[in-house]
Amino acid sequence: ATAIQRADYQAPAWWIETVDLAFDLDPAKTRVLNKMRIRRNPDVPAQALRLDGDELNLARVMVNGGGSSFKMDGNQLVLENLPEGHEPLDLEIFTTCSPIQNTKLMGLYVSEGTFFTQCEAEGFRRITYFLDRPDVMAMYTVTLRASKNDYPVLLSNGNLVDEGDLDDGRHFAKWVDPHKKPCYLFALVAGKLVAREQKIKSRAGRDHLLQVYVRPGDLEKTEHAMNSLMHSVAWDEARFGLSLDLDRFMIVATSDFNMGAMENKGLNIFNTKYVLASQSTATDVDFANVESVVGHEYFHNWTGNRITCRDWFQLSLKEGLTVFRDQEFSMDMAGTPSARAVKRIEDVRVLRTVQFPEDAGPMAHPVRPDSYIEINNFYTVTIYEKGSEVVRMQHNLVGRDGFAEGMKLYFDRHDGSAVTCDDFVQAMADANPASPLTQHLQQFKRWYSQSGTPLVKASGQYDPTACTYTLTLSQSCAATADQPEKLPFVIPVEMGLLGQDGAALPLQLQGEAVTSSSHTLVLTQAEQTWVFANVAQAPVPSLLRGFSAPVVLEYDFSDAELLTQLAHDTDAFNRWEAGQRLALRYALQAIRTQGEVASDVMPAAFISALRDVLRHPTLDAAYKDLVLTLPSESYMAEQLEVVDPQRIHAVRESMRQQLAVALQADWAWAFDAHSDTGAYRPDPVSAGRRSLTGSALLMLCLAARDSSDTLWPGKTYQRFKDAGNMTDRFNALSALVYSGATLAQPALERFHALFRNEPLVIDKWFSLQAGACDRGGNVLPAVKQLLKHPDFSLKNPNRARSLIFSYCSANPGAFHRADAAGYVFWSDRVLELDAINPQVAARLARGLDRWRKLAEPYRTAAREAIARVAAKPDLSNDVREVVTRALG
Ligand code: HT7
Ligand code: ZN
Repeated sequence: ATAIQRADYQAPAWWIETVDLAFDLDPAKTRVLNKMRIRRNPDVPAQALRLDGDELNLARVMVNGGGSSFKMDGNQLVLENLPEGHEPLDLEIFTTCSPIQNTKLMGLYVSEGTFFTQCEAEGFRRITYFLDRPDVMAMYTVTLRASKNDYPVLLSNGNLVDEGDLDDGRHFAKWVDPHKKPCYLFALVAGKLVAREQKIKSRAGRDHLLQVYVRPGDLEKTEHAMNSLMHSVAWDEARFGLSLDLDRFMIVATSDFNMGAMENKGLNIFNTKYVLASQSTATDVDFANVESVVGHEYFHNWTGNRITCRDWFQLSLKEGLTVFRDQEFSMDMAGTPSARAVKRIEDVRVLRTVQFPEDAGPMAHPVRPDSYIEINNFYTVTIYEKGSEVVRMQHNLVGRDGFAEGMKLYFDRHDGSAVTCDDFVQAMADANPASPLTQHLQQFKRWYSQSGTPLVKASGQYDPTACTYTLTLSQSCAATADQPEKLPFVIPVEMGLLGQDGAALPLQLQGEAVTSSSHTLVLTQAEQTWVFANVAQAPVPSLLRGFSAPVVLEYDFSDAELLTQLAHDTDAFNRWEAGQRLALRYALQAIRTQGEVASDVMPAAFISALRDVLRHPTLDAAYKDLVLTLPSESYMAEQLEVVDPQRIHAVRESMRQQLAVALQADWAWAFDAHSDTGAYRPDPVSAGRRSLTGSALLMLCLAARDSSDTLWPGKTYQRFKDAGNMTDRFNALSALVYSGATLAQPALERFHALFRNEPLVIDKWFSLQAGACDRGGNVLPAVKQLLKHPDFSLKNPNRARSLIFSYCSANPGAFHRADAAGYVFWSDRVLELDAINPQVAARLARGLDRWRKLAEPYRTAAREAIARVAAKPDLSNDVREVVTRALG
């Protein structure tokens, strides 16, 4: 397969104005009649009409009611001699496809007897021949015909304009979408479904019907999704003045889905994981994810659907912006400043542990990539999460109100069209002419064109005589797999200064007035210096507050300075960050030291500071829990040139054991003090208390290992049995499993028996076992055994992820085995999955992206495993692109 280049973009030679689709739905053979009204694009030289198709059976092509000549060029249907001067032309194409055989879950497929579609990015071509590109926007009319008994509910985008019975027990429904859209937003659903309904009135006074469709039996698990949808509608009106533009907005859940959800116009299709939630089957994290994904898809209605992408290189135009919007939504819903900080820390953790490695690995690409082979491989953390950080920097550079103005101008200019990332930034800048964004616009755009994580080095000099503090910041960015050279970025660095007692110092840049205690410096050159006046004492700098830019910040903090920040920084992010820096420092020292891992990796002063946080009278439980969570193994790995995953695992385990034992009495206190959360509510405050008590239980079970004490494992088992909600139950089960308690096995069996009819809970059951702490190499045999479990299926992406990804991609201590058995298992599964679902297989194939950093014997064995996958001649483009880059 050849790479597609961004620079080769050309406007389409034809426009499709209207589409009239008629479906005769049958799992084995669905017939699709596609009537299009098409017109030449006068702005480009005349060309044949080339329509994309994939795995279709073509039966008939007609132009203006008569037969037409055509030819096939690979997968494209080419019409060369279309009549001139008679436009628009009526083009009619009749095809069939086989949804039941569609295991790729792209295009039209069947899940548990219900028809679903997934068209982004290039799935529509698996339904009918079409100009399958996002800049071709058309008006759609859709008629669905199917057995009334088997498929009583027939849904598509827009408004239901007609329905009725047909012969032979069949019925039909006709839908008209009042908005033009690209074909990737097309959707249909047909099956036995029930809906929770809610009528709402918008601020503007318009009536809307909201519906959440699920399988019968799941209805009582839809209340939270419906509430989340109502909150999303209200939030977008209040924060951005964006109202729902449809009479009817539907969400439908399916258990077979490649990703999280899809924003099809008016008919969102969701993975059940992000719709269904009840207190007995879903954890607090699940509840929060439902709210955030419902929000994300809803917000796409404006940022993605009303204004869409000109081409797929612009994917972050809609995804980065919409992630930013869903993050802001979750923060606004969380309410308190502390809960906002918790959300920010969680988001940054994802960025650092997943996106930073991507940016440093073989799949590195800019937020707006320059080329790709398979677009499905570019739904990445760089496009989504780094893309969101790039939008967040714009937000911070123009301010909250300025950002709202920029959004307004963006919609004024581009509503109803397909545009580029440049168009977005230009609107932001034009709406804020005096902002630093506008001042450095061309340079700022490097965030879209350059891959890699910039490194910012900071150094400070205090002059006690002049009472000045001189701060120097320098930036660099290492070459990435895709780009050797980097130019300086525009980096907003929010900062403050703390006194030695931790009190915030006033900030006064030399020659300027006093600002508040926090200020944003804009670093644009390779090196810049700022001088602060009237600084009464040698300060502790608090840099990159709130993680104001997606960079690595290096500063030679002393332990004492970090302890000051951990105890006092008014910026909650940097307070947490100080603890992480200290933990990382001690971890790296222990990893680099030869010999057996010590049992006291962390010094007493740090342990004591962590105790102070745990016992703090006013900090929120969720925040405490984050401070007391050690950096992940993969984050530690990223800091090292050469990675020995077993050494990292051993050091982190030792640190956790040290925390467990040294703070044993404090964990017991924390458990008791935070246990009573009253009636279950998934709000951030009570969720935080549950999270902290869950961590406390794990720590107490770990501490019990040292003393052979059975009290806490017993208490944990009791809590597992008696828990009134899934969060407490699953936390207790996890504590037993991760600590290797003998009660883990009976608890796992009991859990399975209790939830055997709840697929999403059984996913957790698989995932927990695959992610367990490896003791003597026991995890891989257990995973292999679970592959044979009657509940396991490779065809269901959620189930495949729960077992295989949890082992290969989320359990480095168990996966990286000296005998290479983990890698052999990985390559077998990649190949097996590729024959079923290439998109999911390619995600798994990313699991060895960072093989070059591994120490021997892991490095050689990992490369051999990748080569083994690459040696298969008939690999999908998806997996081929990933393994070729990995070996390249
Ligand atoms: N925009 C949606 C992307 C998506 C997708 C992409 C490829 C294959 C399957 C997919 N399902 C959903 C999801 C989103 O970002 O909202
Ligand atoms: Zn999205």
